[in-house]
Amino acid sequence: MTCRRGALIVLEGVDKAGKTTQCNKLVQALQDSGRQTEMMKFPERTTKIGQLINSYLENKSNLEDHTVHLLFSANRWELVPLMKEKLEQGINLVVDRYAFSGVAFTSAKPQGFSLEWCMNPDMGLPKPDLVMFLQLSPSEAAQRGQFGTERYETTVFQKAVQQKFELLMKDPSVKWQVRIQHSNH
Ligand code: FDM
Repeated sequence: MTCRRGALIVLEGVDKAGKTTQCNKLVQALQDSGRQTEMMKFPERTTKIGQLINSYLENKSNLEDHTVHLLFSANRWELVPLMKEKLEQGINLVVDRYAFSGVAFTSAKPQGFSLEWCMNPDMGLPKPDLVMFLQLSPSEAAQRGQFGTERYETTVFQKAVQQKFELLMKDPSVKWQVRIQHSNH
């Protein structure tokens, strides 16, 4: 018996947009409707590469900006065999961040990375069937403005990231769906 390939659904957005909550809800809804579904997230901090990224994000180590960009990409590539295996088994994957975050966050840095340079290392990754972008309304963003201590968690940087996501959403070869987040996610 052949089974249908699972769907690859990605959730993207700026920090605080409620991606993790929505990922959990989506996984639950798909499972409740009888579809085998699993969740993944990037960065996947448990691998060796993920640990380097984690220490960078927690400001416990510094990494050169090109280097960390390539590590984020390598962290996706190292999980590609597992992703493919699951999709081929007909399992749907709901993924919290993917290459779009990689491009948006690095290209938002003041050094002026081109989108093209940022996109190159991720070329050939499994293509999502749908990318949901969770957008925070400005009033919500202000309310949720208390950031933690991780790198990138500042209002100024998140605004720059949002602008980069807006550029990426113009790519018609990707199926984007924008969802504006209101109170209580
Ligand atoms: N991030 C995430 C990147 O800079 N590049 C990437 O490729 C990915 C997947 O890492 F600030 C950033 C985005 C965010 C941080 O945070 C990870 P969460 O809370 O684990 O999603």
